[in-house]
Amino acid sequence: MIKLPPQLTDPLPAAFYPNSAPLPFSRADFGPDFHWGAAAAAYQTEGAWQHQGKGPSIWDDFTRRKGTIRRNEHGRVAADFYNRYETDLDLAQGMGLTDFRFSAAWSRVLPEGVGAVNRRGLDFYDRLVDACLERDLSPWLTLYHWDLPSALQARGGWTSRNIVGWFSEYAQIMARRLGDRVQNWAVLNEPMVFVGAGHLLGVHAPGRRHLGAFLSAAHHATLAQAEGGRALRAILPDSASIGTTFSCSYLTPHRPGNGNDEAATRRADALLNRFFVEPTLGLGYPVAELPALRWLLERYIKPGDEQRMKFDFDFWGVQNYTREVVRFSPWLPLQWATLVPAKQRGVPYTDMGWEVFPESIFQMLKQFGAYPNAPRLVVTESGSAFPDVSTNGRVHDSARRAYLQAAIGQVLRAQREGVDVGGYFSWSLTDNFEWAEGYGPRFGLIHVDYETQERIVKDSGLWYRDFLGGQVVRAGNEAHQTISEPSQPTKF
Ligand code: GCO
Repeated sequence: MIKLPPQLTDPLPAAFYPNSAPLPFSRADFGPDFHWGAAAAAYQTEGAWQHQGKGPSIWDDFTRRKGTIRRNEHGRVAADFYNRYETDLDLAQGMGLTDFRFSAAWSRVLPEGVGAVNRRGLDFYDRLVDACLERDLSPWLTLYHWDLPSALQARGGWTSRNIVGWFSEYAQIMARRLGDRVQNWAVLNEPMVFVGAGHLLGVHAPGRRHLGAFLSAAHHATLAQAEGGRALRAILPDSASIGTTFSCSYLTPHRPGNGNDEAATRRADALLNRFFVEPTLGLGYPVAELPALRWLLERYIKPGDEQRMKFDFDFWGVQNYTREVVRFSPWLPLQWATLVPAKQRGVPYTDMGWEVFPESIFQMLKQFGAYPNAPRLVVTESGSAFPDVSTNGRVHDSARRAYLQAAIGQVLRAQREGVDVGGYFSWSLTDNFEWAEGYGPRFGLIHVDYETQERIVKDSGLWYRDFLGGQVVRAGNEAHQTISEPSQPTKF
């Protein structure tokens, strides 16, 4: 039984609305071709973990280990998307979305990671793509959102250089089967998170805490990122728009003007924001800021790799949730920097403990857009976890609604300053399994009752619908006043 947290009474207007937010605005300001979507991921939503020939993944294994996940929760049923995708897509269509981003579970398609294809697994994604298209939702398929087949983990997983070939084989299978209908592809989801949280911090699957594992996995992920792009382009040379996604946070020093904190911020930026981005452009790893990387990575880099790490992506997926405040630390030798938690800084924060700071998305769009050869940017994830309170069939999530509105405003601000940004995907369409945090934090535009699997479109989802339908976001003194009460959910 999942208990609903208490109501958040104050939607924190000041934090949501920095003075520079460009109000008023409406959907039309973004241009007619802007992509408006919501995002999801296989392990977090599908369930059906052993269904119709699916092989186990490292998240099936990791969640079985006691103590890894809050309340020992797992994704075996999750939001039951495998069985309920048509309902969820109906709701997405009703919201007026133009695009839907999801990931495929590699082990559903290839139970052993390589070799024999599980036809029923691949058929599921075929049906899902068709179901999107039937509803005028353009499917955005992410190949890898962290659920590596267990069979490949047993062979070294991301720490084995062979993964580049394994991944390419999988990418080719997906492109051949779905490339006639899927136009937008994302190769990896947030490599820094699955590499770092999975191989250095040990808080995500596969639960390693080892510097060598981290560095080898990082380098192989960089190679696979580019190789996956090449595999897709070889099969879909004309039709596909090929991207990959990056986690990022706007970073500021804890004590502005303090030399140690300023330098620590530059190092953290190299590690958290630049590490996987710059190799794609042929800039290599940011070793000037992180000299320790050079000799460590030398163990894993082979002649010719600088070239292999490059790929001219059609878009970069920017995934941003917060900013981080950085201070010098003598204890963390890779980056000599630590992040100061929002709770310690006395600023408003979400259920993830992340500072409410929508301006971060503007800053990161500016930063990524400033690379001379940057491709088009797409916000492939942006969102916030706040408590939901259901009353009489409505979910009044005023804080999430305010965050969504403010984040969209910050995207427009970046666009107005000349950044080429072509879409916004809210994380997430429905509530889902939030990795190590289990089902506690809720990010969805649609509330999921995990007991009954009943769906309720939250006020944030209703606001998104009204906004996509043309409602104007106006200036006001307080966030409460800028947001008109969403219209009743009768149209669903
Ligand atoms: C992530 C993931 C999502 C998370 C979301 C909220 O990119 O970290 O893509 O799976 O659920 O970011 O933490």
